[in-house]
Amino acid sequence: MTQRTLVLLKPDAVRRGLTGEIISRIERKAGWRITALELRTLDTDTLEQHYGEHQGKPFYEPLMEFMASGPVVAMIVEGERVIEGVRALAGPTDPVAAAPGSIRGDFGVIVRENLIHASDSEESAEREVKIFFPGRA
Ligand code: RTP
Ligand code: MG
Repeated sequence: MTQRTLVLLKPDAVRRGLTGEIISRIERKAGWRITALELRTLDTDTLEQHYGEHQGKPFYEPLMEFMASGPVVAMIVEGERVIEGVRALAGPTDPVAAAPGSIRGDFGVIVRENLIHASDSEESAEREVKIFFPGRA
């Protein structure tokens, strides 16, 4: 099943110089391709659209501030089972609970600063691709 997913390398990943390492892990998966890639600093409007489902939660405001604190790398990745696959490469939300070998497990400690976002379903992927790459909708 060929899919596409929206991936963000969060400001901590860019600041720490980990984008190459993370992109390399994604690129090495057989048959997966990066079909769009952009470094950009996210404005409030974009972030509200992207993380709107979390509005009202205690971590929402600090999350918005963190996500606007520096540039992110936004990507579309296409390939076989790529939605579930990038989530598996990333590991669970809490980096301390994430297994070594996963991106969050290898590089993260703080829940908020967990390096990577990846769409969690086909519906989310289509919605998020529209937000970040409207020309590719
Ligand atoms: P994402 O949406 O970024 O791919 O991450 P996720 O699905 O694994 O986690 P989600 O529940 O959607 O949460 C979105 C992001 O909010 C931050 N967060 N902080 N308790 C906390 O402080 C907390 N909980 C979540 C993380 O950056 C998480 O990735
Ligand atoms: Mg999420």
